[in-house]
Amino acid sequence: MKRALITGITGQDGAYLAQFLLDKGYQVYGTYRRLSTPNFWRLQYLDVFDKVNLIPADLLDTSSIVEAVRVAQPDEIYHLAAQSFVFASFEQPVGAGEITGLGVTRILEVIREINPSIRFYQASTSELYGRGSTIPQTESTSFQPSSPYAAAKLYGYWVTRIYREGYGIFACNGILFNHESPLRGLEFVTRKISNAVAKITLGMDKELRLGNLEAKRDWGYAPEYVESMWLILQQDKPDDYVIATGEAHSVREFAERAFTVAGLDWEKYVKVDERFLRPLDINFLQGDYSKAREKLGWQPKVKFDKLAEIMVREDLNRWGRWLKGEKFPWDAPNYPSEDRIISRMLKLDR
Ligand code: NAP
Ligand code: G4F
Repeated sequence: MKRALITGITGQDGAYLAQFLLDKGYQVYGTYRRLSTPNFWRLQYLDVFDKVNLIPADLLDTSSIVEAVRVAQPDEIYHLAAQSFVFASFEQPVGAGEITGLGVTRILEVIREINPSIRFYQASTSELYGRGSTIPQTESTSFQPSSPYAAAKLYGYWVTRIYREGYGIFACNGILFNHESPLRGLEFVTRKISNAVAKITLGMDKELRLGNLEAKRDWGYAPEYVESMWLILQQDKPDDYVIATGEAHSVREFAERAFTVAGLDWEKYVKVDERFLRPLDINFLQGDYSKAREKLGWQPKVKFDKLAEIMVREDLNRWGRWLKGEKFPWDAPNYPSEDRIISRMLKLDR
């Protein structure tokens, strides 16, 4: 039985990947960081919480990573843990470098020291391409990161290649474009929209405040994207791959589609709020996944319209159940209103 270690198993991708690998017959280990309140809702939601082995570890603490690798003795490590919210990386730029950047080297060093035959997946990102990039983006498009998050991920991308080429480690980058699902964090724009649509439909909210409506992203469906991570590590040779749908849509289009699913006119409810603008934003990401299709046999099935529908229907279903008094693992009722968050990024006078 193969053994996998997933860093960031409590996140969106970590939970779906755990479910996918369990279905493949893997023994699954996952690292989580100690919080004052446990954060296992996604694993519970997918009904895999009792089937995975959990190891406390923090990317800032190398000794905890050593312990995780010693305990799990993995054949494969999927390194998904990161401070993954771009907006927050402007708030905590040093943390972005420490966690999202240097965290990659900490893990690669542990692999090099303990067992260089472990296969390593790095969660790279379309954010690497940044602003003004040529479209569509491929594995050979140049990078011009536009946030502390992207700069940290660029470091992680290169260090992964350096350990592959310098030490012969089977280390790969999956350059994944945005992928969403009902397990997406509430601060990301698609889930912020689907959650607000559900609350407005049920009379629990009146409006939705968003930032840059013109930004275009290549949005795919997260459960399909975790399969690509596994495929990348099953190849004969380590390599880097773009994973995307090949379609780009704006935030405005996503809002329009999401409100339409609920039978509402988005223009009546969406307000632009400058607090959600970023010091720098990427206006156009659209991936070319030809290499993944040819070499991995991977291709997306769920596209934009269906994705928005899945997310809105699930948030409607959850709030409906919640209103009836049903209890189940889920994030939204614990999320504070953004008006109550004091952040240098949410101030108008920054
Ligand atoms: P996510 O839901 O935000 O999950 C991030 C995970 O990292 C969580 O488990 C989080 O733990 C953990 N983490 C954060 N800081 C940590 C630290 N200091 N030590 C240990 N663990 C820490 O992100 P995701 O959407 O699943 O994305 C997975 C990875 O893919 C990330 O590296 C992200 O940057 C990258 N990526 C995502 C996308 C996308 O569209 N989703 C696209 C390209 C690349 P807590 O639960 O305790 O917070
Ligand atoms: O949903 P977002 O916050 O995702 P973003 O910044 O594209 O990053 C996500 O995808 C990356 C892959 O390309 C990952 F690497 C990263 O970890 C993360 O998963 O924002 C998408 C777009 C941005 O242009 C943003 O400015 O939506 C725009 N937007 C407009 N109004 C908003 C809002 N974003 C958020 N979060 N909240 C808004 O109110």
